[in-house]
Amino acid sequence: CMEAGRPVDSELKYRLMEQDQSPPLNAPESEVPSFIASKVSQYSCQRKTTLNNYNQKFTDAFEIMAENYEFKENEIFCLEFLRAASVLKFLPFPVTTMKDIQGLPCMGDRVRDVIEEIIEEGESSRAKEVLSDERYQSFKQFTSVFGVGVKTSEKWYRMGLRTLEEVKADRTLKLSKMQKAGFLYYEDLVSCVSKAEADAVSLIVKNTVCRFLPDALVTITGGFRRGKEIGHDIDFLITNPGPREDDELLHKGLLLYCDMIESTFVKEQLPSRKVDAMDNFQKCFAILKLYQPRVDNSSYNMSKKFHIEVKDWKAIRVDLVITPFEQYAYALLGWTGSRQFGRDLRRFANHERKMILDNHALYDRRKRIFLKAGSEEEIFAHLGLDYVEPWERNA
Ligand code: DCT
Ligand code: MG
Repeated sequence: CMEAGRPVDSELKYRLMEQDQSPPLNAPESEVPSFIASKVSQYSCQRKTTLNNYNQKFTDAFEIMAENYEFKENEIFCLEFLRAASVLKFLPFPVTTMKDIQGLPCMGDRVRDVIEEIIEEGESSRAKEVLSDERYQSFKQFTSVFGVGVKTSEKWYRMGLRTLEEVKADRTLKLSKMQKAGFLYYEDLVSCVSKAEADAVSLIVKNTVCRFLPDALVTITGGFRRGKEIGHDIDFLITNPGPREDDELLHKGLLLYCDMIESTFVKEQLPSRKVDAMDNFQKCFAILKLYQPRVDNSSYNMSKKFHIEVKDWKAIRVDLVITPFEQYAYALLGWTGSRQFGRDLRRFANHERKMILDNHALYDRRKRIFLKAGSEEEIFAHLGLDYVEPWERNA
């Protein structure tokens, strides 16, 4: 954890921090970039954001504010705080004075007020208010269930329900198949997925897929591809080089829950302009049964001895996305995230390049052609952007 020192100006602070870190390979000292706030792009796809966040006390508060606006379906204010959080995650130093954010993009008045208060008081009264707000607390609980989004939460809240206990006790509610699975495996699913669990699941998925499609490419995407140590799920992209085939990819028995979404992709269709659109790939939102060695062995042996059933597995959320080979690079870019990085890529493509990007393709509106890409590097090149590595996309 970085300690907030006495106020120094941003540029000097950056240079001081640089000395603590090993210099980038092959970079002569003169090339170490000095930090110039006004040169920071408003688009996160033009910034390199690693998991090394010097401003977590600010970004945590922003994310609480953003989530509350999301629950209120106020997209504009929600995005305002998400963009600000993303800018501060990119900063190579901790903000300690208002001067530090001078010239930075996405620092509107609402955002500045929160920053100012955190600098002065150490915490944000607004974020604290949100955390203790009854509606926020209920929505937070409701949306923590797999299959429950803002719309369902809204409905339950309007019915007077406030806690998950009350939801479970309400016999009149009709839960979807997804929500039933969400409640059944609730404890496992709210506990985070570790890197070790992701690796274990990765082996299972790869083995299973390769039994049906020996040439298939299986790639872990999402947060784990960006270098995160934990996640709420594990995202996989599956593609099969060569001619298209409709194969049964899923091995029953291991799957506790599986919601297959058939591909809705229409060949002639242009990429969607909606910045937050879902894609049309065949996908499966699944819950996988991961057998695990017991951590607590003595109680396990004891239970065995007395023939008491022990749960030797954990339910884990897995997203499997199946893509045609030609669209693999676009799907990989989209599914690697972060969400904010993806939003800004699409916004940049649209506003700065007159191109439409989604998880399937890139369309040049002026030339009226689709731009083919076999790798993520080619997509960045089509957009005229410097390549950003997956672990630098934690915007
Ligand atoms: N994504 C997408 N289209 C969707 C859903 C997600 O392009 N319909 C992208 C955005 C981020 C990425 O896929 C992975 O999504 P999440 O699993 O929600 O995010 P994450 O970064 O992996 O976060 P976590 O670590 O919590 O799983
Ligand atoms: Mg994920």
